[in-house]
Formats: sequence, structure tokens, C-alpha cells
Amino acid sequence: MMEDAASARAAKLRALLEHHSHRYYVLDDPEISDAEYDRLFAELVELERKRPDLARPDSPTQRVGARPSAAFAPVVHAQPMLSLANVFSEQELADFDRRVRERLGHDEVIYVAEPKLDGLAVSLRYEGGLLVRAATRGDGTTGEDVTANVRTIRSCPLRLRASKPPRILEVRGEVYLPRDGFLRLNEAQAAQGGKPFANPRNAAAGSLRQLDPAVSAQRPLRLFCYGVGEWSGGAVPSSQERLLAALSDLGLPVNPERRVVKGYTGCLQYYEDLGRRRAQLAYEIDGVVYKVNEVFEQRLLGEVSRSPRWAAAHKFPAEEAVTRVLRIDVQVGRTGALTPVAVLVAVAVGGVMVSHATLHNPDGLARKDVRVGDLVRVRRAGDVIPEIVGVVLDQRPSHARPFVFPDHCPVCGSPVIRNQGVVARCAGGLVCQAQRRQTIRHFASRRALDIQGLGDKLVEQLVDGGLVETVADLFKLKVSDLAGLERMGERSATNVTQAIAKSRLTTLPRFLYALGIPEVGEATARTLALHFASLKALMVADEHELTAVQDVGPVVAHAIAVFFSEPHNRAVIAALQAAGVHWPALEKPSGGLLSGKTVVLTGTLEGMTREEARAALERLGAKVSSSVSPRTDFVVAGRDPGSKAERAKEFGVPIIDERGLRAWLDKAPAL
Ligand code: 5U1
Repeated sequence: MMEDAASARAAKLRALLEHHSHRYYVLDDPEISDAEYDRLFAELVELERKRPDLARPDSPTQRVGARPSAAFAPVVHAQPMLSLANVFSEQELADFDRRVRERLGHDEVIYVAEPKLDGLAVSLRYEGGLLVRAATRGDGTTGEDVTANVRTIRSCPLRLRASKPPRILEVRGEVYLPRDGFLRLNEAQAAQGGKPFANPRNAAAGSLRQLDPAVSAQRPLRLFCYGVGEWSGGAVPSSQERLLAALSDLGLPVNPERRVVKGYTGCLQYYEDLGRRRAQLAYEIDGVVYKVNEVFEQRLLGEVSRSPRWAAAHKFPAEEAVTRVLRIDVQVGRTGALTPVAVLVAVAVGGVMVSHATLHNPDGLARKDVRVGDLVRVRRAGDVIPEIVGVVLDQRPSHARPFVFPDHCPVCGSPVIRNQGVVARCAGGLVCQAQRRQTIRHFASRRALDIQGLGDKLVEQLVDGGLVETVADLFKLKVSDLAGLERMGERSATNVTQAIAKSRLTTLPRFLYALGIPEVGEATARTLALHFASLKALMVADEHELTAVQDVGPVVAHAIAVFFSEPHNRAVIAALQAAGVHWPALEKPSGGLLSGKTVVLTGTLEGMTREEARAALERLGAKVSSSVSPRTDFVVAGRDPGSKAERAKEFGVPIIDERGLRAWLDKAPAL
């Protein structure tokens, strides 16, 4: 950025941040989302970092506690911090192992199993061996800077123990409070008349996010490291087992309970053994993590929806509590599905207060025969919605009557149809305000068209006032339509219409996700967009063609085909396009197991020419590149590999030899 431009931008950012801080704090009427605020804040932090001469004592970046979400400066992780997919049963573990085996073409996979701590995920960045930054996970891409507080954790080395440490090392781990520390902390809280923490996880999170590091320093926080984001300079370990050993050698705390296990049986044995010893551990765990050991295989398996396909968290059985049913509500979802929800006397389950539990569908409710007034056992598993396990029948009050499921929608009064398996649906379609509101909220949501300012309250007014019937009507809204509505001044109305106008330029995956096609989440929307490359091609695809898409099974294919065959949906899509909603064209990539992977060939191959190897890799969807970068997925090294292999080592890119490549090419076409 030019000198003057940088200085003008910094001034503009300061003014914007001040303005939004005032809207938020003083007027209690924010105009932008927290994420948007944090983005502006991060931009100013970065600008002032690059140009310290632009920093001003009155800059929002210098004000401690300027705003809760910005009190800890945002930190962009060098590599995203992924989250783990959960498995809750032996069957789900077997399914996970089968998927891994099928994708890798192995009969048995070697995993590393580790305890899953119930703490707070952090990323620690070491440069030249020195701890320079610690950040929370945040949304996985951007976390909060908690360096000052993490530095107070005694087990976290401020300097790595190595004469030649990696140039950059971003370590991932979990900050936690051991059981005795948690008890001591709660005793101290009680002695001072404070509110005790519900569980060690909340206590750890609260301790790490203390504005005053002196307070953090008094909390007995601990750390275990379990992975890396970035590792450059020096040889990068080629397996999870070696990685953990290397981290330990560098002086980082690594859980001694980790084990290398073989296949599904090995995983299960470890899970059962640790489950038996769970209460004796010095810290709380909520399950076990399994990771494919070989880093090369991890790369091949890749990720789906921000979770690695090569790892899973096997949760211990959920915690249960008993409470009473006050009421049973029936909620109407975006697709018209009616979900019975039990409203409960609030109860703590595993440290979290629960006041609602889903009964899933009318059959689920009837099977469990839950009645108003019943005492019920409630279960929470991980982050999923709490559910009712069963009724304490011998304590059923004599006045409790079976719940009669409504045959008309509680929101619009339309008939309820029950011809699609177990699901009950409101037949109201577009007439039903509940469905319309939620369709529009979903369309505008952050991961869909990301229309800022179109919150629940506004959508409710737009739908109930008849201003918006379908999502396409949003693009017809004028400032004058909005300005008179509740909590909407001229200024806010202008902002919303501008945000709507801005959302016209989107991406095909976002657009597909925004349509709210049943069964199509963000990941499927992305896969569909990549596979078909155009909306037109997707709309004309039949169920057979749809099932050819990776991860699309018959149920999803059917839902997509039905959605696009519905004339009303086609009309709304046409209206959206006529209103100017568009996206940049996508190139149609070849499918294949290695699709999206970048591979580099180096050295002399014995059994095939470079060209043959290149063609075979490209048939599997890989991009074959001539130079190694940190983004290269793997390098195939033949005889006398030279500098490319050296660079791969430096960047931590896995290297396979010709035998490894051949094994891949032999197995892969069948997958
Ligand atoms: N022990 C352990 N916990 N944990 C959490 N390993 C581990 N790995 C994780 C997470 C989120 O993620 C990587 C597999 C990406």
C-alpha cells in the first residue's frame, strides 16, 4: 500500500471502529456483525503492525477491553484448526474404520489413540524456538490472542529444547484444568462468595480468557500437545507417533496415555481400557481420539466440512439427569417438518443447563410415550441437542395423558401430512409463516448469501407484513419499504438494502447451500458445485447422475432431484437470477481420488516414464506441478531426487517413493 493510502486507510478504520463501538456499547444497536467488526479490527492491527508509525494512542487497538470479542486481538492461524467428527457407538467406529480402509485400500489401518480432554483448544506459535503467540481456536480460521495468559502456564515451554529448533512451529493442543485444580479453584471462588464454575472446561476457558494475566497465573492450568499446524525448517515427522515423540523431545507436554493401535479392534480395546481407568486420571476426558498414523495417508484422506477424514473422536456414553416435563411444543422447521420438543424443568447435565429436549418426530414421541408431568431421563452427548432417553414410569402422575400430535400446523393451521416415513410436515408450504421466515433466515445466513442486518426480527416483520414471500422478493425491497419498520431507521434501512444488493455477487456453493435443498449442507453444496460446475448442469441431472457425485447417496440424490423438479423452486431460482444474483464461473475439474491434490514428481522413475506417471496421477484428479511449495500435498521421489526432495523436507511435505506411487495407482482406480 502506498504511504498516503495506508495512512488514510488507518484513519478510516479508526473512525469506523469508533463508530461501531459506539453503536454497540452506547446505543445498543449494532449495525454490523461481531465478525465484521473483528475483521475491521484485524485489518487495523495488521496495518499498525506493518507501519508502527501509524499507531495512535487513541486507536481502538490500544484500548484494553475495548469490546469483549476484540479484547484479545484476532490471530489468523497459519493452517486452519480443524474439529473432530464424533462417533458414539461401536457401529459408528466400525463405519469410520471401514471408510478409512476403503479410501486407502488397506485391510487394516494403524492408528494412534489418545485421550480426548475436555478443555480448550489452542495453537502455539514458536519462531526460531521461541514462543511468540498463543491463540484460541475461534472459528477455526481466526482465534484470539491469549499469549500473555498462555505464558503463565508452567508446563508450556517459552523456549523449545533444541539446538536447531524448527524455523516455525505451530503446535496444537488442549489447555485444561486438572481435577484437583478445579476443586481448589471452586473452593476459592466459594470462599470469596463467587459463582462456582459448572465444569473444568468452563473453568479453563474462563481462566484463559482473563484480561489480567495475573489472574490466569493463579489458575493451575495445564497443557497437552497433540498436533501441528505448520512446521517449517528441519525434517518433519512422517507419522503421528513420531510427531508426538518429536514434540515431547522439544520439551512440549504430550499425553503419556497415547498408544499405537491396530485397526478397529485395537481402537476398541484402547477405548474400553481407558473408559475403565477414566475416573483415576488426573483430568477429565470425554472420549478417545483416533488418528490415522501415517501423515501421507492423512493427506490423501483430506477433510470434509472442516473435519479431517483421518481422525475421529469416540465419545464416552453421554451423561444423564432426571427432570420433569412442563410442556410439549411442536416446532415447524424450514422444510415444514414438525418436531416435538419437551420443555423441561431446567437441570444440569454434564455441567450444562438443559431446559429443552428434542423428541425428534411424532413416532419418537409416541414410542417413548412422553407425557406432560412425567419425570424423564435426559441425555446430552457432545454438542448435540439434548434428548429424552425414557420416562420414569413408576413415578408417572395419575393425571398424565398421552400427547395428541396436532393434525394441523400450530403456526399456520394447514393440515399436517404424514406420508413421508416418520416425518410429519406442514402442508402450508409458502403459506406457512414459520417456513417462510426460516427459509429467508437461512438464505441470508453467514454461510449462505451472508446478508448482514437481516436478523430474525426484521425477517419476521417482512414475512408477516407480506413484503416478502420468497427469497427473490428480498431483491425488490426499497429503503422506503424498510424504513418504517420497528427498530429500522433510514440509515439501517439503507444498510440492509445495500447488503442485499451486495449479496447478488456470490459463489455457486453458497448459492446452492442458500437454496435450502433438503439434505444439502455446506459440504454437499461445495461438492455439487465442483462436480457440475454450473447450476444448469446440476438442475438437469437425474438421480442416477447425482449418485455418481462423491458422498452423494440415493437419499440425497432423491432430495435434490425432487427439489429441482418442483416448478415453484424453479420459478424462485429464475427470479433470483433475473434479480441479478450471479457467481463467477467454475472450471469443471476431473473427479477422482486425488482430486484437488497437488503432486510433484522428481528423480528418475524405474518402471514408468515421468509422462506416464503424470498422466496416471492426472487421471485420478491430481494436479502435477513442477515446483514444491508448502501447498504441495506430496512429492513422488524416484532415483537421485535432488533439490525438490530437499524443499519438500523443509516444508514438511510427505515424500513417497516409486513403490508407494505404484501401490497407489494399482489400488486407486477401484475406489
Ligand atoms: N487428543 C486430541 N484431542 N484432539 C482434538 N487430539 C486431537 N486432535 C484434534 C482435536 C480437535 O484435531 C486434529 C485431529 C485435527
